[in-house]
Amino acid sequence: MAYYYSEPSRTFGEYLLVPGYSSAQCIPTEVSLRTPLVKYKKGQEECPFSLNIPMVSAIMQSVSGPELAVALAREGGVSFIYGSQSPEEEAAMIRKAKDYKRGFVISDSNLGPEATLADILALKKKTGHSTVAITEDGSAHGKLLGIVASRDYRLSRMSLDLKVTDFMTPLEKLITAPATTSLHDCNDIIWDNKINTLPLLDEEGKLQYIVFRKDYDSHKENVNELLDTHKSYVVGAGINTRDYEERVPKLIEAGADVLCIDSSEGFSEWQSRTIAWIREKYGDTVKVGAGNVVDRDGFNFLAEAGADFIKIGIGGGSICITRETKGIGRGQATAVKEVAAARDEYFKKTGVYIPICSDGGIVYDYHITLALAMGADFVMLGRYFARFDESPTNKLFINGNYVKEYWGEGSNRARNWQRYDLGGASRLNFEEGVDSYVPYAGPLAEGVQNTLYKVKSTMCNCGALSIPELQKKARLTVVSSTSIVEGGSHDVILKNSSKKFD
Ligand code: MZP
Repeated sequence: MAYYYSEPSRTFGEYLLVPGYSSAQCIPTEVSLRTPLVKYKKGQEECPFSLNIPMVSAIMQSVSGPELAVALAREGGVSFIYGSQSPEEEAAMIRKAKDYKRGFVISDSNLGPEATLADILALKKKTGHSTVAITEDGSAHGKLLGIVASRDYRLSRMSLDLKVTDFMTPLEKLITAPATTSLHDCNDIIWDNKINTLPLLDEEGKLQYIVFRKDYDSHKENVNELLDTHKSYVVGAGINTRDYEERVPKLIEAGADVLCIDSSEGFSEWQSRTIAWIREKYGDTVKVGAGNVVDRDGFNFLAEAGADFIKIGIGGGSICITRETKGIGRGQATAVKEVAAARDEYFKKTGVYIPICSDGGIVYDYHITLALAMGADFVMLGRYFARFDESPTNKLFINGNYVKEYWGEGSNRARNWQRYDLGGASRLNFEEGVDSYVPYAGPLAEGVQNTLYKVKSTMCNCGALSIPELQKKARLTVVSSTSIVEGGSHDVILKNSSKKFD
């Protein structure tokens, strides 16, 4: 006979934290959000790889590209570059993020000398950037011929067919510097010459980076930023259980700091084979997370298989229709609670602490705090990060609002069949995800800092100054549907009814 769980499957929205005693020391600036990313012998050694904030970005085409990876690592989290592209393309994205030096931008708006004013306008619309490098071959590292900025053209007076070489600022008139110039010296050159951009060239005149005056403030160090031993930003990469023998070496060579198997269902032989292959080839030097699971058995299986961290969540993602199409999954809160208990049992038994990640289904910022209180060490978010400037998708203006595109890996648009693979044909047989828009939310740094300030405030209300302390002290209650109504503004006439809370 089938097994029936006595508890219903619950979501974060069905819980609230009940405040505990807060001492005068409990203020948000005193809270540490540092949290382990990979397994370690807790109490006997330091975790070899920790996050400074409990947030990682989803392994998705519409979320984790190199720009978002840099922006998130700067705030203290890690992006997992999506694996639903060729190993070479993924490795190139890793390289781009690892090559990023604070303040030194690899130009993403480049054209060749044959381009026209119409091409400039089209590129500006696509990237949102108004400075375009004109290089011999139109690439980011081609020989620099000139720069086009907004001040170089006047749309009312110029034909769209005009060649860029007729109106760009040519190399002879540009102030440039050698690629080896320090950031400090670059900023001095910018200020002394009253210029907005400084192209840095190698000995052959090939463009390496551009330093922008507008970025001056962000050149300063961020206390939380997550750097490797060479001072590059830490970057993660998604892999699948099909082509790992080809993909993993390319990603490691490109500099990926941590890997994660991206699969809609991780309680499978394919995952243990993938981890075994990595251990055989790299021992413990390559860190790899696995998932997704939603129960004790799934956790124990991946723990025994050797996963460095384990991801939780099936069917809770905002773009996910797995529960509707296949009737499988589990409420995210219930899944996190059970897996956290299994993780603690495993730690008691073995002395090894395996961090767990709650993946998907975070709607409001306070859901992050709930996930942490229920035992998650960090959360993975897709919808949340897709809204920011740095996500790789188009920003559009629809029905009077700015939105960004966001699509699931199981949608026809992404066609990530490896994520849903159970052996058999190499194709997506039916959709498990949707293609959608999310409200545009500006720069990542601002959004993340705002979210984490809320997380820290709630932690203070619970009397906790760290995530482990929150997990020990948290008291949670299931809410009734009427008390959810009571929790929002009610029985008043709102002056601004369009205001939404994150
Ligand atoms: P969310 O943060 O948008 O709610 O959820 C993001 C998570 O949804 C991803 O990390 C991944 O686990 C999952 N996902 C991605 N694509 C699909 C799909 O197409 C999906 N079904 O479920």
